Amino acid sequence: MIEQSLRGAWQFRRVGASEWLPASVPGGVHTDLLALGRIPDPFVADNEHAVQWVAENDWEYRLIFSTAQSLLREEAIFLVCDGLDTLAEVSLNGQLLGETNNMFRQYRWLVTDILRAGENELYVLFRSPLAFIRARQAERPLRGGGDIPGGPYLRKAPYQWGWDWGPKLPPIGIWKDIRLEGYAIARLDDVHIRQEHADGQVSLAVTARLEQWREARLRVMLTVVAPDGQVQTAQTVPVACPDRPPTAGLQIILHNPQLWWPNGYGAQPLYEVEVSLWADETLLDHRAFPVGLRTLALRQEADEWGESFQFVVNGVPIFAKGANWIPADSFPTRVRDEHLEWLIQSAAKAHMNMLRVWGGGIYPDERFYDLCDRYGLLVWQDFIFACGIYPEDRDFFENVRQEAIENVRRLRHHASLALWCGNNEMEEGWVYWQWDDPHDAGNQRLKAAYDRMFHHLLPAIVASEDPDRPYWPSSPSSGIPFDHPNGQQRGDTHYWDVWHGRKPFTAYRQQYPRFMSEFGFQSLPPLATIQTYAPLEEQNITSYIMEHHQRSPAGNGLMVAQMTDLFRLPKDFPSFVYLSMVLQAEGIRYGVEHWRRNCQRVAGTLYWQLNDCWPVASWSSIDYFGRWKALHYLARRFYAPLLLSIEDDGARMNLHLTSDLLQPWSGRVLWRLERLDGQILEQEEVAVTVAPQSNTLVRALDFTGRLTGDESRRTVLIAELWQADELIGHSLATFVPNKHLALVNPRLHWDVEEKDGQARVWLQAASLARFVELSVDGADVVFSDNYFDLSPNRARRVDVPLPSGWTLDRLQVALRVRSLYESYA
Ligand code: BMA
Repeated sequence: MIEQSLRGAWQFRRVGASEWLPASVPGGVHTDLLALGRIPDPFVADNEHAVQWVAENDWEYRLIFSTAQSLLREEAIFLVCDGLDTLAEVSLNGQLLGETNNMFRQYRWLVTDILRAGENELYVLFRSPLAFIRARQAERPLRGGGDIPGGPYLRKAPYQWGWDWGPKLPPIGIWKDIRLEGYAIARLDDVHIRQEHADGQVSLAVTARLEQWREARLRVMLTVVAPDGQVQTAQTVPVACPDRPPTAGLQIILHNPQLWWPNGYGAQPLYEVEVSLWADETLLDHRAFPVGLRTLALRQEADEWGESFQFVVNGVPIFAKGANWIPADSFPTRVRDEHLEWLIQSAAKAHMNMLRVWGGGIYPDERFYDLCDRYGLLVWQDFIFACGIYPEDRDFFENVRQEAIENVRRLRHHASLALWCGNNEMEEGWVYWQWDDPHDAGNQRLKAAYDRMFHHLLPAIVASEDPDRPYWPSSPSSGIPFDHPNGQQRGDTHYWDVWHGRKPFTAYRQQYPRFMSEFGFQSLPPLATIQTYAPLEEQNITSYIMEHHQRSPAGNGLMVAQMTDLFRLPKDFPSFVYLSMVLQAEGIRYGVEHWRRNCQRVAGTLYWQLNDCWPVASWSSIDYFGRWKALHYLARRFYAPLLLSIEDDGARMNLHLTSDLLQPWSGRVLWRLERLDGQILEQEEVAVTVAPQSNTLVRALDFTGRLTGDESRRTVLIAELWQADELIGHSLATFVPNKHLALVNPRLHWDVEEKDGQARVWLQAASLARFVELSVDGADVVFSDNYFDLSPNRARRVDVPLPSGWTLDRLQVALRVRSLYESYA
């Protein structure tokens, strides 16, 4: 096989304009115009409005290239487009190859007879996606699927029409790789790798399907390189059957297999599986896949609460800890490898073991899945449908069928891929959002189409193309069509009464889902991020620009309302930003601690949402630039394998220890009833041994009648978890809302020293400091801990890498430390 990349010196222009401009491929019109300074940055201020014209227009791209001599000698040459966004007409040397209407499909055209030895011109015309959906929507309005009406008519990422955290910026362009592929005789059309675990060994079965043009003596070879370098091979001759493409089946038995585990349960060894196609001694084609060996099942068994919903890997039930993933940019072509890895690595650092790729985004590229394999993050993969009613016609179904088959085939070898799910919140829509109109025949046809798509077509594709993976019809669903999709007896749950329903965080404790796949609370992004879109005069929570960078209908006011339920009104905007992050983190902590305490009943929590696609107020724990919000630091604590938590109920305080470990654990829990000034009223040390994968009530404490008058405002309960001499967890509960605590100036004091290229910050407080935040002006760093409570006269060390090129002195000057008290005093 010979490849010629067609990335490079493309040109583009608006249809009707005369001047050709330089373009990046892969890329898109917006990012190209931005690079040329022809549009303002749509992420700044309200520039989004000023660039709406871009997607209203048609655009053309062209590339003049000469074909490599070696390629021209091949028998069959294909033009391969991994992704065209979205309505494209592709021509080569003036000859139309085809029209496309699905950004999630790969297009492949045979161009052997069209290519020239000399100069060639590849030309792609993109039609306006906005004009298209508007016209279709005018013929027959369909609900939802994004903020711009009509989105469901086009197989294009729904979030690009605008979402309750994302701008209306539908990109246009060649958004994935584009190349020529030349072959002699035959090529590998598809490879399917399956694994069977039995008797301590794994049998890898590989089926390779070929596309063949000419008779020849072919053989297919399978090579497996184990993580320790050991190589095993097998080969066979493909069999040609009438009406079916030639196929080769191969098998290798792996003795002493090294198993792949989700993060926190073990290592992630990967085997390199290579399949190659030969004609005698000539290599015709080859494909390589990193493969993790593991079994995976979704266990759904009747129990006292209904039916379980538990992922089981290598026979071990997993408590899924994670978050929902949205595309990392409104313009996905500009997500750099390092940024993607930063996000996935940050998830793993916060002890996550699962991400849900939400159905309103895109099917991620290979990089994403490779990273999830490496970092041990299971992936719940939605098919790309969200919150809307989709067309019923045959062409649409055929288009989706192709898309689903392709993406299932593309991703199924990944160990991290845990589940295929039909869509996001569409079963809910039919049942709870008044989509259903039994008196309207057209509406009922759409409902029948929903049933066909998500209860027949997609599960059938998964069953035939990826029989080893579970399929789930929708998120949320109870598994039985239209029967309590968001019920808590079976299946998964989205819980939005906190935030959209304005309920207090305590409402989380009334919820006992079998698997919580969405719940969340917003915050502002860190100030450094806000400064990229809002000038100083707009840095106010209800200003025009701050509201422009807030897309939830509930809006910034909801943040203010919930904030003043729990905290004092902050004194200025930077304090508001800080407190909004603390508020969000506290809320999600409160929920997750409760569900982990009930880990026998609840099998996982995925909060909404891990990341952002632009700088915005949102539910994310990591912002667009990769900055950790308070929530991400708290996630690292509340998702830790051993979680010490306080279940507070007035003056009654239950201390719990939740363990995800696979072995029993022994250590100590210390609790102190302590005044804000550090005076200890009562304390106890409890030796604990906890069973694997369980929750243990360590102590049920009752301070009723104990704290009279003002005392409850001046006293807190502190619990610590000790493993030998190491403090590995801590928790603090108050007897009154934080806003009523009688905090006094903690007179925070810190010293910085250097050790092995790291800075160590030693912190001290004169009285209790809540939610101590460290930050560095002018540098993005992650501290070893952040947003923690600091008891008086107990020094605490926090480590932070020195930003590259920085001296300790510079860090000292740029270091900022604050706590709850300084947010209002
Ligand atoms: C859920 C998600 C998204 C949405 C989020 C916040 O409904 O599935 O559609 O962005 O909540 O409202």
